[in-house]
Amino acid sequence: MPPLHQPDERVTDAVNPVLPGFHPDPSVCRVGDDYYLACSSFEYFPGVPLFHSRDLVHWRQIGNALDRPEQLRLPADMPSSAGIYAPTLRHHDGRFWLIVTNVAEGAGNLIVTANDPAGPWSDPIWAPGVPGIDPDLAWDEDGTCWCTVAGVSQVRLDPATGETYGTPHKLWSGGPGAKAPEAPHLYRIGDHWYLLIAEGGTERGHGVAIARGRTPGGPFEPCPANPILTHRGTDHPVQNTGHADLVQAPDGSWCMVFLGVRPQGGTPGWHVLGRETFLAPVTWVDGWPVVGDVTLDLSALPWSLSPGPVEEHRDDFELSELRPSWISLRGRLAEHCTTKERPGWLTLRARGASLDEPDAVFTGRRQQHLSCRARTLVDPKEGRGGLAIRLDERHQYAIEASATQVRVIARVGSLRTVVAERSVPAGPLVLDVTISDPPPPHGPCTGPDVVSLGIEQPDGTFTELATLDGRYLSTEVAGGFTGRVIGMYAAAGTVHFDWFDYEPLDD
Ligand code: 6LW
Repeated sequence: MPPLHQPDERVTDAVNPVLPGFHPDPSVCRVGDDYYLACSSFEYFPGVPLFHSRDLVHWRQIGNALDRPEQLRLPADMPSSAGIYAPTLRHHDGRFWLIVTNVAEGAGNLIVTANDPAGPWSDPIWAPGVPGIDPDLAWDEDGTCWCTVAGVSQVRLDPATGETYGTPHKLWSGGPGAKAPEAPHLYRIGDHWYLLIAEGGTERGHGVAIARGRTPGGPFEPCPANPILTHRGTDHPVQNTGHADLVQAPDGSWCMVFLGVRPQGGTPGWHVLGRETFLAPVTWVDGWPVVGDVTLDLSALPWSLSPGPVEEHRDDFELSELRPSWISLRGRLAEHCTTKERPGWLTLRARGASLDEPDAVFTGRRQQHLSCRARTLVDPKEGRGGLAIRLDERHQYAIEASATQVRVIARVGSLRTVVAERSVPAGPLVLDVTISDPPPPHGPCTGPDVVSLGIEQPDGTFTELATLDGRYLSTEVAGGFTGRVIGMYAAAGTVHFDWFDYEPLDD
């Protein structure tokens, strides 16, 4: 790992979300002074991004747990927002353990292990007897492993073999009437076992509740202050708060990571970056955790912060392997996506499918800032492709180049239309997607942002071809569990990309 900055340097970037952009269902663990965190990845490959931090605020991606096709098979026709859901990451007995659900057809719960969370991770061990999604692993004093899933129920598991023992039994289903008790995590803290869950669904009603018992299997007594975290019915800028995990710092203090969204625009509010990972301090009162205020500015946290790693927003594709933050749709075969064919370029070869197909050849990165600009230099002489911003197959905008033409294509639900076309000479083009700030909130229909697509001229000026309302690339319109991803694609033939540049434009 690169050396960390000295903690006494001034930290100006301590902000929530600590992992902006589509990084839902965070699970965190600590080993010594190091924290590790994993998130869901759904239809994208590689699966389960993994991050490292020394202060819980600044995170650096160190890999992906499922980065080999033998570990992760996502069917080519799998719907968006299926695939990899809600991991639990734990360190036990000198090893990292990660359990996660692949909801793609014919799959189920799988466990991978590693000595180093940066990888390599093992091949999966399947656990067919685990009865649901959102699996958690917890070990009691005698080494017995308990796997707890959404619902909330529990079964004894041998995580080395995936074998389960006995019949799953129901533990607790959260507050009276609350829907979707899920995302359980079980911890031994002091004399109690604490069962942390999410409830209310992953939308505006989301919340976190906790119960405690004397044994890992209960009975559990709910916390009188439940839900211990929710922003339902408030005007807090961070909404849908839930799906949490607790972690203790070396000094004995506690923190919670959880997912939340930042809706923008008029009513009902649209969130476009997906569910992001946030952090809040936790204190204990009368044996129950109390979650501190969720603030956007984290510089007042009572522990020493280290400046974050310098983020690499530009890729010149000089390396033979893609960085771990690049994600592709439902798999990534070298014959369709490689930096080895034309050194210094990313080569994408279309599969015969257009960008609207689930197995389109697309490689992108998460949009992590409310305002940003993405540019790429494309050589379309042998095919047709370009730059796209997508929520899923049915909700995306793209600027696409062929040898003679550039066009902007918008797909919203079952409507697909070419909104602009321009004849241009053959040769490399810079395609530019800019997400602007939202217009002033003068009415209930103000969208979250606007997306401009156009060409960068040789003198650096931007020629806009189309500007489109960003709300159609939001979760409130498209549904699902992911967020926006921006990247390059090939729609026909072979398309080469010399570089990709992502510029954050938030204040
Ligand atoms: C996940 C569930 C949830 O399995 O959303 O917000 C589901 N929580 O716990 C998909 O991320």
